Amino acid sequence: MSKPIYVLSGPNLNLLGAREPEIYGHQTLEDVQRLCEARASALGCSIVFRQSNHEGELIDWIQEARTEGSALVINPAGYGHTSVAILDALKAVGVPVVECHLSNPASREAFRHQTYVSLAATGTVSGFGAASYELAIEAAAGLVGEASK
Ligand code: CA2
Repeated sequence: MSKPIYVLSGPNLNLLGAREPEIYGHQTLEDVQRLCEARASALGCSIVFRQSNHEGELIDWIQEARTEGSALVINPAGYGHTSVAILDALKAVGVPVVECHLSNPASREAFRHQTYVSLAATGTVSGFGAASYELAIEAAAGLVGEASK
């Protein structure tokens, strides 16, 4: 059995579905998790799905993915725009990293146009709501398949 793809979500994403549905959609994080599990299972892989409001906890999980995961999908939320510490952890993770966002940060305020995470990610999926997570898992599974050839 191959190692799971870690799917990590950053701060405030636990509020998904409860506020700002015009930006982030009506689905809750539990709905997103169910979609991710279904997509992973269709691709023949498994996921570890976690959310935290705490930078250090996200970093602990990124470090865990180094030994326990096959790839990492991360929606860093606000930390993507601020956290050099998360970038440093991602640079050391040693497995493929795919960044994802529900909204399209490039079409929003200027401070959202860049993320530190992008510097460590193979690619980014943005703007498709919950489907961004599913597409990111698909991309990550593809990168794992490529690496094992
Ligand atoms: O579009 C995304 O997924 C973001 O990562 C979401 C972050 C934002 O800072 C990024 O620029 C783009 C914000 C997450 C906040 O999530 C909420 C969800 C529901 C209600 C309030 C906040």
